[in-house]
Amino acid sequence: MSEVVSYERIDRIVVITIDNPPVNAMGHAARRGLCAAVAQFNTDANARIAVLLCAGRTFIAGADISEFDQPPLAPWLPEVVQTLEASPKPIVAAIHGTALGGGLEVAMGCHYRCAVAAAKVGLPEVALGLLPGATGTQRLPRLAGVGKALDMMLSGKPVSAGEAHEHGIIDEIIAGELREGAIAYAERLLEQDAPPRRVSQLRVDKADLDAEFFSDYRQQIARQARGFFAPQQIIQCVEAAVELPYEEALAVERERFTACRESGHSRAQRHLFFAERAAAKIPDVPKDSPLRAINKVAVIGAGTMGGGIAMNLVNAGLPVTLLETDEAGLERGLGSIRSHYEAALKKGRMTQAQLEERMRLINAGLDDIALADADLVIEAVFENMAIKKQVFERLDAVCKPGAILASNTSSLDVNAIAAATRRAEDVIGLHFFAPANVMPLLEIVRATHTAPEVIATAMALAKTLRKTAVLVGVCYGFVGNRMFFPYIREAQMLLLEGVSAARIDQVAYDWGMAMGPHAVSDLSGLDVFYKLYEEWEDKPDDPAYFRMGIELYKQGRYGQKSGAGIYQYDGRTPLPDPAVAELAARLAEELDIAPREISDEEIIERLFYPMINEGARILEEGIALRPGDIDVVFANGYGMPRYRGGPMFYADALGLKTVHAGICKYRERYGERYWTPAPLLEKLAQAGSTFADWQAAQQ
Ligand code: HSC
Repeated sequence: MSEVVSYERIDRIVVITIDNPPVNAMGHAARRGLCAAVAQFNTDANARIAVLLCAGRTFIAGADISEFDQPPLAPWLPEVVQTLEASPKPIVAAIHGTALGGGLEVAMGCHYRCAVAAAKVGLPEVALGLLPGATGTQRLPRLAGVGKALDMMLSGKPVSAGEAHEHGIIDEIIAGELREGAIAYAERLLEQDAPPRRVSQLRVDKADLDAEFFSDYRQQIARQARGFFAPQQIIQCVEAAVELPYEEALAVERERFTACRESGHSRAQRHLFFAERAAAKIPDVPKDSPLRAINKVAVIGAGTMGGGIAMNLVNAGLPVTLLETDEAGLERGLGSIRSHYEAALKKGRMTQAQLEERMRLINAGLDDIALADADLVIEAVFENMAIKKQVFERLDAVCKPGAILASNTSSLDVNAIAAATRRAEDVIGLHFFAPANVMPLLEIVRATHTAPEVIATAMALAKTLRKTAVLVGVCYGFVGNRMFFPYIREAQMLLLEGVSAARIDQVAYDWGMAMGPHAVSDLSGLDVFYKLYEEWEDKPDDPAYFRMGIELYKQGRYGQKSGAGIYQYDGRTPLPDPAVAELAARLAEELDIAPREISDEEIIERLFYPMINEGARILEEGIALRPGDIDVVFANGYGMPRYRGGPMFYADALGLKTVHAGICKYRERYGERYWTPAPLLEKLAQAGSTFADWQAAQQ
């Protein structure tokens, strides 16, 4: 038949099996094979009904995303779906694992759908900047209703087989083994003489749609998915499903799908999809590396970071001992964890029983006994090298052999921390991002002597904690903060040049950042930045560097937590503060910086070009393994919108010549200190190349 699709007839029933590991994506071979199998079924005089199922761990996970960068090869997925539907004899989709995107579309092209209870179905294309372009925008509203279909397509979240059954997406839940159950279901359909039931011929139920339904929905999504292109296209397709005959609406879907596929947004989002998966692969730490068992974890420090990390661990079911130096600190820490969970309870995100269970998993400790049997200890004390060294000396003395000793440092030298122990191979950095129980990123810092199995265990732990892990090397600030500092530096330099904080933030927000640089500084705390600045050994010798932050810190203006920072606060609402503009003007005079008219374009370049330039240095030094790893850091830890694809992808999209020329332009004005192009950037720009090409050449 074909290398990935097989055809087997058992009496009157045909079983068509797609076997295209790892996730049965509908690449060209699968599409061709499936069309051929349907043709064979239609001409097989003894065959009465067909069951379509998949081998391996899952039903079809969608179209093959890696093909979207190339011209589409026939048969296209929409044609495959139409071919299934057009079959004069019934076809039953039998689902296990996840039927996603094109996978659910194939299933909706079949005449009946059955699934095991553990299966899930969904249309997650929106996460790739796409829409369900193989008739999904037309079929799901017909099966599940307009509201449910929109919710599924715009959230991208899969639903359980049970929920799909309630909404008419799945016809039959199979108890027990899928193949056997699906064949039995097909037998029953034959006995009932069930005809092919074609979803495209169902009517879209418009009964509950009032006149404002779509305009309200559009507005709501414009707020929720600010800046993204695909969501509005999905709404347009569903509106077409309601308003137009099937064939005409399908033409809208085809056209909008192509617009999405070719958009910069989708390219960026597809890049991140693969970059996130590539980041999990460490060349010298194979997938099957031995792991150390992590059953008990101790967290040192019950402050904001320590508490957040503890919550993250217990949320994943891992028992934690939280350690502090005094009773009061411990009570404060436990109190804030409990109140966090109580807030979740009030919002209905957690039951009382879950709350109690999570609190039960947290033990409190004041002495080292609690550390003795921990498999993993995460230190989350002040960002101060002397204190961290003391902690690690202590850990070396009391922890059992083989325990992993991790530091949550966000910037410091993990080699120096490891040197405080006699077991550097067990020491690693686990840089969580605040709030640690919410932010998806984990930078895993590999020090010179960290054992591969410790790295493998940390990567596996990240999966358990539902974090996106990126392995980074040792340098001040690792990948994220090292690249974030020049961004903050320029944001503060712009203040000295007379641009208001509100304008800088607005420009960054409109570019897509979740928050502008000044709002984010106030949220993280200028005191935190100040401590980082103080601990940074080879910081720039420049009286203007981070000067606004230093002066505001000295005035006790730490940001949101003290009611004032770069902004003043009414609750959490930032308000412009004339005193800050005055401070900026006074410092500018002292530093001999003249105010200038600065365009929005310059603000963007000043914020992002130095970040990209630092990224190029990080790549050259091998601190990050790949440009995509850097992009994953910024998309998951720094509020960069996924449709930009991360700083390195953004640079490639702009063209490295443009970025290089921009940096040289600012070098003319501001000198070499901050504006010397990184050698790698210069080399690639001159060669007309990209970071992606450079990465490909490394392999
Ligand atoms: C789509 O379906 C578009 C259609 O609506 C319209 C098409 C119309 C065309 C019209 C033309 C005119 N493709 O995640 P994992 C790889 S868009 C290619 O680690 P898990 C993945 O890269 C698609 N590759 O496993 C990785 O490779 P590696 C909509 C795919 O168990 C390996 O499989 N569907 C792929 O944690 C394992 O993946 C989606 O968005 C794909 N579709 O999770 C679903 N899916 O080993 C995307 C996976 O080399 N996939 N790979 O690194 C997922 O969400 C997850 O992979 C699963 C499995 C939940 C399926």
